[in-house]
Amino acid sequence: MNETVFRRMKDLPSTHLLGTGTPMCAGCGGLEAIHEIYDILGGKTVFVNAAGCMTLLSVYPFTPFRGSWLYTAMASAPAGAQGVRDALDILLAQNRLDPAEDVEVVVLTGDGAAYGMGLSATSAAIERGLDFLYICYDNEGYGNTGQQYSGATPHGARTATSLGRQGFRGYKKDLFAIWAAHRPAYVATVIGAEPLDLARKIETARSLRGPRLIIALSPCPTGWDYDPKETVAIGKLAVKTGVWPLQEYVDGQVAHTKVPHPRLPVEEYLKTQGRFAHLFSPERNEALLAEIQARVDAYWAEAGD
Ligand SMILES: Cc1ncc(C[n+]2csc(CCOP(=O)(O)OP(=O)(O)O)c2C)c(N)n1
Ligand code: SF4
Ligand SMILES: [Mg+2]
Repeated sequence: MNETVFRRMKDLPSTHLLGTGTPMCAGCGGLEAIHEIYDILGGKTVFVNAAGCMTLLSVYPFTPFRGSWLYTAMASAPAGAQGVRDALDILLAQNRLDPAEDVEVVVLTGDGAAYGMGLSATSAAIERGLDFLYICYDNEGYGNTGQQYSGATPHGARTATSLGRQGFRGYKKDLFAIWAAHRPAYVATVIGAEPLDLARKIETARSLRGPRLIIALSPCPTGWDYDPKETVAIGKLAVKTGVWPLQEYVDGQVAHTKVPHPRLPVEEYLKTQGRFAHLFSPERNEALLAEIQARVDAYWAEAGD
């Protein structure tokens, strides 16, 4: 890197996410959420990242973050975070690290790692009371390898491994409920298209200690098949149709932070994305559309909203 560029970078505020020139897709909803989160967390962070799209942010030895970056195997980011936290705590205990220089340990993974491969490592880290923040950007599939289905893929969606008129035959796991059942310090769902809700939750997470976990639904133009300029509109529709409930778990209580009133029909969300096009053409799949709507209605009926 030449001197002029390096000097310019040094003059930027510590929360500024630097451009890397890496091959991220235009309109990436995951990047949108991470950008907003990083605006609050700032440079006193070490990111522990499992393989996925966001790994492309780091081009050794550079990352767009002011702090540090550790790359781990897909299932191991929470275990990597334990090692980093332990090392920091040992340095603090030995007075070899000024408490003012301590950093927040942040796990950053996709849904493939969070909902699947890394779930047991996360469960164990929560059980140990690890002091860390986990950010899952959820693009509802194994995006980096071509959008194969994951434990986060919604029912009926087309993926590289779920073709045909019915799309994905499984159901998206409720990771929020799975994580909350561990009784950690904090769990929340967020989306980049609702930045104020997101910011408040990151501030809350930052003010607590212990395991704190965030799931950011991340509209993905490449995997979901839509025009990149629609990322924010699709994110807002995910909330307004009730498909993505904005909620948080703190002090043993679950609360919705935004209740969609009136709730728009789920179709309004589905029809924006090519991954659901087979539900509408060549003819409408009324049974599947009704099932998807009924599941969303049942969720909100149970929530009492
Ligand atoms: C154990 C293991 N299996 C498979 C891979 C190949 N791989 C790299 S990234 C990736 C997709 C990860 O999906 P997700 O966690 O959802 O992140 P995204 O790519 O969607 O950002 C896969 C399967 C890997 N790195 N490690
Ligand atoms: S595939 Fe999706 S999640 Fe991955 S960089 Fe592209 S838009 Fe972002
Ligand atoms: Mg993914």
